[in-house]
Amino acid sequence: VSKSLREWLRVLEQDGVLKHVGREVNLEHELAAVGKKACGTYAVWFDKPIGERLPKDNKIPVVTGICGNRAMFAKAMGVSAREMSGTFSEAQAHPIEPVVVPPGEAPVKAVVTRQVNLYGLPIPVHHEKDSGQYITAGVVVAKDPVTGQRNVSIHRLQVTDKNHLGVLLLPRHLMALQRMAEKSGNPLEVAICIGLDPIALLSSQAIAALGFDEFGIAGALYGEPMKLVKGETVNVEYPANAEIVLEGRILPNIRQPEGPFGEYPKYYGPRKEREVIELTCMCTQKDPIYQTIVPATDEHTMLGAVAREGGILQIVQHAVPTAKAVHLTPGGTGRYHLVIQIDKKNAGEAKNAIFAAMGSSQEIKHVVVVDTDVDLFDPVDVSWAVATRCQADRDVFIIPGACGNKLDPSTDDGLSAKMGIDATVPMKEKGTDKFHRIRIPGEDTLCLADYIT
Ligand code: FMN
Repeated sequence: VSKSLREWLRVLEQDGVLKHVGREVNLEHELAAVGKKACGTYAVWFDKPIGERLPKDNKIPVVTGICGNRAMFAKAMGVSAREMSGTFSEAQAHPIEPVVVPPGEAPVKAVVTRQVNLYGLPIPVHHEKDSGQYITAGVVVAKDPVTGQRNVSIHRLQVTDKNHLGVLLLPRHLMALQRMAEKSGNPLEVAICIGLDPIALLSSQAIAALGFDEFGIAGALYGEPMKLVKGETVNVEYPANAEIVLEGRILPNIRQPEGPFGEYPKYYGPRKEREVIELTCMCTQKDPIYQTIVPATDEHTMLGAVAREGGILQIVQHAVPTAKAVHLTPGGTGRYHLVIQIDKKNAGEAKNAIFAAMGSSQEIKHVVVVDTDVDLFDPVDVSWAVATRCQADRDVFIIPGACGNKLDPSTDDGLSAKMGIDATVPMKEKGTDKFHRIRIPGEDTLCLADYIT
């Protein structure tokens, strides 16, 4: 598997799915529009991004859509699409700790400057009502101010001026660390890493306990420790193979307007007073490549979905060992709708699986449980199970007022109802003719071309 963006781009090039755009492309909307149209079919490399503030002699290209669908993530992980969540779950259960290499062995330390100028980077404006340029593939690395344990997560980052970013911290780990530092009146040091390989990006999306170093998952998936390097101005280590790293600190007790920003649920996240990052240093490779993720594309939703599935599977299997697989559906934005497949052995297990899933992460809103004869990746099959195996008064339950996702516009600023649907055959009916799925012998194996030419 590829351990850097460059390695992965070479794989895409060999497969003929990395397309180069040689003409000038405007960073404002045009680049995102091309990236969105190509996403899932091609990864795109833009040689000549142009923008109002970008220097005319800019040499930094932009890439997007490096994993534009499930199949590309599966290829990046070296497994089939159906094996991804199980493989990720295994990696999360058996992490390999990263190692720190000297700066001389870190390509990202080729150019180091303390005069950070974000306007020198080809940062796009993606959607119509976005407040401006946004870094969307920035992996934020930070450390627990007390324990020193590392945390890794992606955050949208608004370019506010040449060395300040606005950041959205949803109530998860990075926010917890920032609040801890702020309580003592301190900034939280961060490193923002742009231009990483798909596995490093995936690992940042894991559902893990506070204090768990997500880069350990990347190591397990690589089959060797991830290489990190020490920061110049922050006590944070970050991937030695990143293309660009922005070092800085989230300032305590300062909030400035951030947003609106077009988000993965295909709505705008509103403008609000949010945390501010002051940048202190920029490190890059010799000829850096800038990466952007066009929000709300399959690249964005799948990135979160694939990794989350691994963590959710682990949690659900702890509660219900008969759980076989989980899937966050694309229609549910890869976050809100979960399907769980179980080989039910005891009455009530489906509901226990739903409880575990709902507790695993805030975003999960509607959970459907199906039996093993249902293809959880096929929305028609799942819908069939709900249609024929579920009675709403018996099998649907609703929990009001739980912590949901603030980016879901139907919530009350994140306060959300949760719904569970048990679409499994009742235990007492299992194996009876009533729920025996029809089948034509020979249908599965015959080749139509042998009959119809
Ligand atoms: N989470 C946020 O809190 N704020 C964001 O702006 C944000 N933007 C994201 C953008 C992309 C492209 C992706 C894939 C995810 C984004 N996320 C965002 C989700 C977090 O990165 C993810 O939930 C992560 O696992 C949180 O980690 P943590 O709990 O360790 O902080």
